[in-house]
Amino acid sequence: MSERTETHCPYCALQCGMQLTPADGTVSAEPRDFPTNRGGLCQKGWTSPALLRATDRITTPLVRDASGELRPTSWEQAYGRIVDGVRAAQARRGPDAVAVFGGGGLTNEKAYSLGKFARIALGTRLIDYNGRFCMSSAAAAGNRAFGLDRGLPFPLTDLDGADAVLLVGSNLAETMPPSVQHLSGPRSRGGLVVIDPRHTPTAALTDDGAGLHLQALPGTDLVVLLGLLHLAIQREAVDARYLRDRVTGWDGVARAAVQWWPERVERATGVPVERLRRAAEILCAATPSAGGRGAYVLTGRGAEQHAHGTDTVTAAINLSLALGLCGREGSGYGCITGQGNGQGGREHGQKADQLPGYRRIDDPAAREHVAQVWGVDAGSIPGPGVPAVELLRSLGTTSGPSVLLVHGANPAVSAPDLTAVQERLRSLDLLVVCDFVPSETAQLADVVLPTTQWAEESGTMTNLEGRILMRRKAVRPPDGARDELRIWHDLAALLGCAATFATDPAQVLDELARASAGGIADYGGVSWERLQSGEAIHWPCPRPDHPGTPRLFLDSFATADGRARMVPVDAAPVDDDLRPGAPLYLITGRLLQHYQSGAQTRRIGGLTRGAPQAFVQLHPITAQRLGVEEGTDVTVTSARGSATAPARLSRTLRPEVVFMPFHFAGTQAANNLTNPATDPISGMPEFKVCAVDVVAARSIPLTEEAS
Ligand SMILES: Nc1nc2c(c(=O)[nH]1)N[C@H]1C(S)=C(S)[C@@H](COP(=O)(O)OP(=O)(O)OC[C@H]3O[C@@H](n4cnc5c(=O)[nH]c(N)nc54)[C@H](O)[C@@H]3O)O[C@H]1N2
Ligand SMILES: Nc1nc2c(c(=O)[nH]1)N[C@H]1C(S)=C(S)[C@@H](COP(=O)(O)OP(=O)(O)OC[C@H]3O[C@@H](n4cnc5c(=O)[nH]c(N)nc54)[C@H](O)[C@@H]3O)O[C@H]1N2
Ligand code: SF4
Ligand SMILES: [Mo]
Repeated sequence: MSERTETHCPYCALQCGMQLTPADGTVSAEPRDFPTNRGGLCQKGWTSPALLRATDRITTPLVRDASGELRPTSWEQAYGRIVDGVRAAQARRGPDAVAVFGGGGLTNEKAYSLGKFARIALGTRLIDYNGRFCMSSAAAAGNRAFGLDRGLPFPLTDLDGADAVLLVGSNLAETMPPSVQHLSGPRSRGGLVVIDPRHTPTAALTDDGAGLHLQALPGTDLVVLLGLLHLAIQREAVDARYLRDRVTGWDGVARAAVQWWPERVERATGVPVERLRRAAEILCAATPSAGGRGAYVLTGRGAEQHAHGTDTVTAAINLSLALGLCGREGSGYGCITGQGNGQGGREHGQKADQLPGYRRIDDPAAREHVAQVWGVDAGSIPGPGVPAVELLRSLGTTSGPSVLLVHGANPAVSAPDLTAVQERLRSLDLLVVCDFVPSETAQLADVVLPTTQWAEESGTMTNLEGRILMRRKAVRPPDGARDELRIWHDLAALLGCAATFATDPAQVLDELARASAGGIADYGGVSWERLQSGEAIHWPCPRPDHPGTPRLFLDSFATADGRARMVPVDAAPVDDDLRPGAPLYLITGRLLQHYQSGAQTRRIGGLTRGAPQAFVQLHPITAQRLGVEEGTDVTVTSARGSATAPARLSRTLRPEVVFMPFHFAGTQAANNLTNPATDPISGMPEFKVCAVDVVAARSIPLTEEAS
């Protein structure tokens, strides 16, 4: 019997609608109409059912034995090892001897339960997650400017009606391919502007009169944005009435922009004056105050993953506010959130400083509210923890935690400065990893807990538009795998925690709704029944009869006085900048075929055939200087380490730049090279740029012999 199930893709934040049909021991996926994908799927979506049958799927708990091997064991034994390890560490060093690392792919119910489990079953303040690596700078800038962070404060489909869209550091033609259809309106009117050091497939969407590609140097987006604001002021395109009615802080921002005249911007960013002028012209003409159909400014990881990413996003917001775009139908600023539940994952308590509903953990009223829902004393909820990079760096040190539980992340591939991170993970007394495949992090673990995955369980996700949707169970999980809600329920009981940990996701959503009610991300009116019926509701949704809020800020911003706050920002250098011995910028990013650390997609034949391994993309001029040809193995070295992969020559990137995808592990891992320096406000590491040297790999042993 084959029964179709309407659900959503396991991967990115577009959460494309899909339909799963089990037949003869396999499952097939077909696209289904949903506003974000309108019947489209990318290659990863089409091939996603293969993940359910990964040949090395973990279906029994594993425990590392005395000889250092991971061996199958029973759930009782695995739980026993965890509970003993947690108790021993906490007896010696207090509750913060144990830490938790979560993920933006977990359902809302899991993200909520994991935050609760950390705070009241483990009693630790130390929880953070891989979303810190993702959009935390945009979240910080959004909170600072608007008093609220929802990636897109409008439906994605709104883009189509605009005259202009400025994409700052996003390659959505490869990272969210079905979303490209929403750019057809602006492209048909010549209005797509893309800032990227590479002429990516997304930048290529601007070809043939569809818009403009600004091929800026990495780490210079802030200056390009200041330059655009400078020109907007010069063109008298600033919406003075909007600034007067809806914004504070314009004067300081205008003063900073005045100093970035186009010739100076060109020197700092490599963007020619005429191109910058043309981009400003496109944007300004599209604004409502100029009588245009509207304009959007969107940031992706290229703009955000920097040691000054929060300021760069702030510059993008300042430009949007100056042009009168935010909180207006048909225009706006947004951040393109990345992971499947990157949005919901940051709202319900996985973040070091947050409680459910996007409440602050240091706010007494918030603590009181959540404590009541959890049935505990507010005083027993720990205070704020530390952001991901700092947490990883502290593992196994004299002042840091000695036990770590990982749920839904693979930091042994995706964290910056991997050699150091792997060393910290190895130094732990107890590393517990819950996953359904033996990820690189799981391979370092002392205990591995096999869990169910997307199509084997039901749960809710909040997509890049803040739209809460239902992902439904379509197949039976393999014997031996356990749902994480059950795992936390079991462990909490074994640890002697009196609070309830529900195992039914519908019950957890109900509790989450109560815990978030009255908070910023208010899910109070969201219920399993509403989502089950096919509704997909944008938060805030405070009451059961509330339709949800597709467009935010139309009347006022979420700040105390209802006005958006402009914050003056200025240029800052790349943290690990070019110098003798490190003459090239390494930039990192994504390929169409692979998802994140590759733990999932490197196990799918249909995807690895297209992208079997890492590569180092070089400009032919650079390659010639290095004496390197297409396919030659090259070694890239930074102040942290090195990686080796075949050279791929391309005229699509700036000659000062080399590019590596970060989906691969071991000697091919881009994160062997990346800089763990973080943004002072968001804690986001500078994944996107560091100084490197590149040499043909075969010359390495010679050099070593010579020295
Ligand atoms: N295929 C695929 N799709 C994905 C994912 C995946 O792993 N694979 N992951 C999902 C997730 S979690 C995320 S966060 C999103 C990310 O989606 P994107 O933000 O689109 O992805 P990236 O490739 O990381 O970065 C975008 C671009 O930034 C450019 N870039 C590098 N440095 C700079 C810079 O200094 N300035 C500017 N302007 N650009 C720069 C790179 O050349 C790259 O083309 O994708 C989601 N979708
Ligand atoms: N150099 C460089 N590094 C980067 C980036 C970059 O652009 N450049 N981008 C960063 C970004 S934006 C992100 S989002 C991070 C992501 O980095 P990672 O955390 O490494 O992301 P994934 O590969 O998605 O890892 C998720 C893991 O959890 C498992 N998993 C999936 N669903 C579940 C579940 O429900 N429960 C459990 N227990 N496990 C599950 C998967 O099998 C996988 O092993 O990488 C960051 N690292
Ligand atoms: S774009 Fe994202 S959600 Fe859509 S099919 Fe591809 S990976 Fe899945
Ligand atoms: Mo991400």
